[in-house]
Amino acid sequence: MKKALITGITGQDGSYLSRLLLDKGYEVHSIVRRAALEDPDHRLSRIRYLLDDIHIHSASLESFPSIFRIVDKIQPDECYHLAAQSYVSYPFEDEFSTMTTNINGTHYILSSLHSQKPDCRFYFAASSEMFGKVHEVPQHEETRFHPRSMYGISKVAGFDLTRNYREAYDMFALSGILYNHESPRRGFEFVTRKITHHAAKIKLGLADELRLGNLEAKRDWGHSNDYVKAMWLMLQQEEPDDFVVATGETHSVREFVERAFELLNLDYKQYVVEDPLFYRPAEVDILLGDASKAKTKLGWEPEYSFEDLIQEMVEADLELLKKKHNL
Ligand code: F7E
Repeated sequence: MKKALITGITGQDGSYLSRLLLDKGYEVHSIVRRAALEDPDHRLSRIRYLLDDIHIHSASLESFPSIFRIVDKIQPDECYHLAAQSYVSYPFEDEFSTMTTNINGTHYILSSLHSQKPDCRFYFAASSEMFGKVHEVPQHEETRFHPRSMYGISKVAGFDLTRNYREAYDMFALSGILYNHESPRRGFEFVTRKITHHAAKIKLGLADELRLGNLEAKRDWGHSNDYVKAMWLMLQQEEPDDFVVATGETHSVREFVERAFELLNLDYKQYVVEDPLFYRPAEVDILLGDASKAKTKLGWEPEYSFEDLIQEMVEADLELLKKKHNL
């Protein structure tokens, strides 16, 4: 039985990926912070239904000894490093911890694997945020990086660390350059979930407006459940290599809002307020990925369309709110 170690299992990708790996017969291990173990109802909510099937260990990406100990104990065959501070627009004073956790955490894992389990296959969750102020449209694996946030900078560093362990130590270490991917399990701080949740609230009479920032930003939005399949496929290749994972379609935040409200028979113009409070100091205006390499070499194809994604999220939020408020 293959053993997989997932960091970031409490997030949306971690929950979909652990389901996928369990279905494929893997023994799934993960690390979570002690605080999460002490408050499982809240912090482990996305993986509540998996808790009996996965092995959870207490460790912190901020502590090299704790990571080293877990890697040594588990001896994983595959490691999916998804954990990160992943929200792009933290206030200036919080950005230092984004850099520390994201860069050092990645380094600690790579270093621990290198010394304790060098043949473990390693997946790094890189991001389209690395392209930032894009040098071309669409972006592909050879496009130059130009990150516009501490998050993007930390992901470029993680990408370089991963490549360097591959080149210097011959490790099977690679990065998936994933574009925005969403689902009903997305955190409320991200724009898609903020929109579907508020639209559902408005529909049920629980809210009367939705305040958003830049409605003209464009993103290539896919579904998390499609994207975790690409992660697994990457680690099954003969040679390690980096891949862009994207749908090849870009849509503005305005289009997302319009469609979400339309599904509820609402006109977004009556409820959406553009609020400069949510503008970013250095916006990423447009992201559009060219996933030809993933399609050709991995045989990967997304199953969800933009429409399917929005519909699933809106319906799930409507259900969630009805249950919560006994409606
Ligand atoms: O913003 C605009 C905002 O926070 C998308 C993360 O998963 O994908 C994600 O990063 C766009 C931006 O995601 C609001 O200005 C307008 O242009 O949903 P987001 P993100 O920053 O693209 C990448 C690939 C990652 O790797 C990240 O981890 O929407 N926007 N109004 C807003 N965004 C938010 N959050 N809230 C607003 O009210």
